[in-house]
Amino acid sequence: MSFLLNLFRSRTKHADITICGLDDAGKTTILKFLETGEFVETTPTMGVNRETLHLPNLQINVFDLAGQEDFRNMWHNINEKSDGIVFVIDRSNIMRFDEAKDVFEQTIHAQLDQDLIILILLNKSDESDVIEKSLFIEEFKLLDLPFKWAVFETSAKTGEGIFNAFKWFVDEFV
Ligand code: G3D
Ligand code: MG
Repeated sequence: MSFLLNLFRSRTKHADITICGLDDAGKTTILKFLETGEFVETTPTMGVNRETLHLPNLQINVFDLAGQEDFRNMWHNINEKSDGIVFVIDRSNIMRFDEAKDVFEQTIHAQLDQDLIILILLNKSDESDVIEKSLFIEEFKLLDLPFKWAVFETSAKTGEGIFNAFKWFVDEFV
């Protein structure tokens, strides 16, 4: 049984979560880690930026937000259907921080539900040259966010931080 489903089963009846972030941030790898408990190689999804995983008491929607000119269809989906958002960032890719920040701000500012829970994953923590968590919090202006949020340092390669991150997340909507 999936790692994440186990965590949810013992605590919640049903939840819809949305995992979003730029392409290549590690969203699918994190999802696979949650399903299997180990690192699984992924292939980039060509032309499609959406995946949905239906589990008995959990639905997970995954969106690649890079290059999305019109976010509105997604916001509808996120706002209406999600109990929480997981935003994944490749903390080793300094070249794409500005893009990630723009997309993060657009994602956050479109939220209507003040009770939304936001889990931010600084992924690829196993890489050697990564942005510091404190600098990230400052750069992405997290202290100004009107939502409940937390940042965890993760690696979908080694599994570092993943359980603790999702445990925090799940516990927030018990
Ligand atoms: P996406 O679903 O957000 O688009 P993927 O991203 O999950 O497809 O991952 C993109 C690439 O990043 C994959 O490598 C994957 O193995 C790698 N990756 C994901 N998470 C981590 C991590 O925590 N650490 C490191 N070092 N790499 C990670 P490839 O080589 O297949 O493109
Ligand atoms: Mg993917």
